[in-house]
Amino acid sequence: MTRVLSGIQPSGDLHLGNYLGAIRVWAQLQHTTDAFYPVVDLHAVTVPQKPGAIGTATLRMSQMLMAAGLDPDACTIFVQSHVHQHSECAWLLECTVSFGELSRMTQFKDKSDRQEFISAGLFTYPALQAADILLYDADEVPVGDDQRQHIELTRDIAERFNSRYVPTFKLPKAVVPAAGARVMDLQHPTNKMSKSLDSPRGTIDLLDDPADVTRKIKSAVTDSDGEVRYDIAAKPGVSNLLSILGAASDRAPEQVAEDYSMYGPLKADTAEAVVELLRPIQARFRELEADPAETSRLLAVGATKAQTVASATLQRARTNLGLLQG
Ligand code: ATP
Ligand code: LTN
Repeated sequence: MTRVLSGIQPSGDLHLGNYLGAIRVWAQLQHTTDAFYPVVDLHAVTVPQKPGAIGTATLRMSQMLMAAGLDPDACTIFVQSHVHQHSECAWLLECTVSFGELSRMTQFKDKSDRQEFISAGLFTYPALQAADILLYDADEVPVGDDQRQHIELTRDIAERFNSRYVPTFKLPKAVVPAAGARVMDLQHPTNKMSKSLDSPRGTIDLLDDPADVTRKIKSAVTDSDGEVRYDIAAKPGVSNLLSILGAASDRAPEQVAEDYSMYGPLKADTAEAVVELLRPIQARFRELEADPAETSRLLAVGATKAQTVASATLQRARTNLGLLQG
């Protein structure tokens, strides 16, 4: 069976971009593949965190993932730091990737521009991500478009390790969904919608109430030529609305565009479709939120399943590298 792995940072609440670009696809894949979904808390600490906040955020993110459709009986959902093999493998891979390769990562460039304190971990972050993937012999990594570069680097790291030592790691490939692959910020439609951009009016949180969702979509930035057409370069705001409505109603954005000639109705229908999409997710989240002990129990089961796979791969890597057995 195809093995799939993807991770998400507990760096804020899930937004519509995370859901349409990633989580919704993960939920579909859990029924047809052997899927592993870590909440990658060690990636989140590459930027400074308030004491105690990361644990709470990790629990909450796990509940949001379950509310958004990840079923612990159908996939392995776990917390990255509960499986210590990730950190250990990351070191081996940090020593397999070059300074030059890491310097070319656009996510590092973007994030370091926004940070006052640039940790060494923020720079070596892709090696930890490679460990997340390679430890599970993942065939496919479902991610948004922005992550392609990290998955390519993961393949390069795996190939280098395999050729330097002994074939050890499977080469994964990125799988990027066509519809909704990139949801843009509603106020700044040339930036992707992001948890860490601090653009509350441009970001639709999965837990936003219907009035907020409607207000944000109705005040989305468009343009002044008044024509409804899917053209990302010339009309980023309108194209974003078309792709959101398309993703919410399983249609191509070009096809959605044919139904509209004015921005007002496009915005109204997009708002309604998003409100309906979020309604069941919000109801399920409230249930999970009321029973944190049950979420912790489910995460412990996930960590045990993950450790079984990760420890075997790490042992293989240690042996193939030639470390002295303890
Ligand atoms: P941060 O700003 O903290 O990096 P983020 O909102 O970009 O957070 P991530 O945790 O980096 O989200 O990503 C989780 C998953 O969601 C990834 O697979 C990523 O590709 C996807 N994703 C993130 N933002 C978008 C977006 N705007 N459109 C589509 N997919 C997205
Ligand atoms: N870097 C990714 C999050 C991430 C990930 C992973 C994605 C960490 N480890 C492993 C896929 C596979 C991000 O910023 N979205």
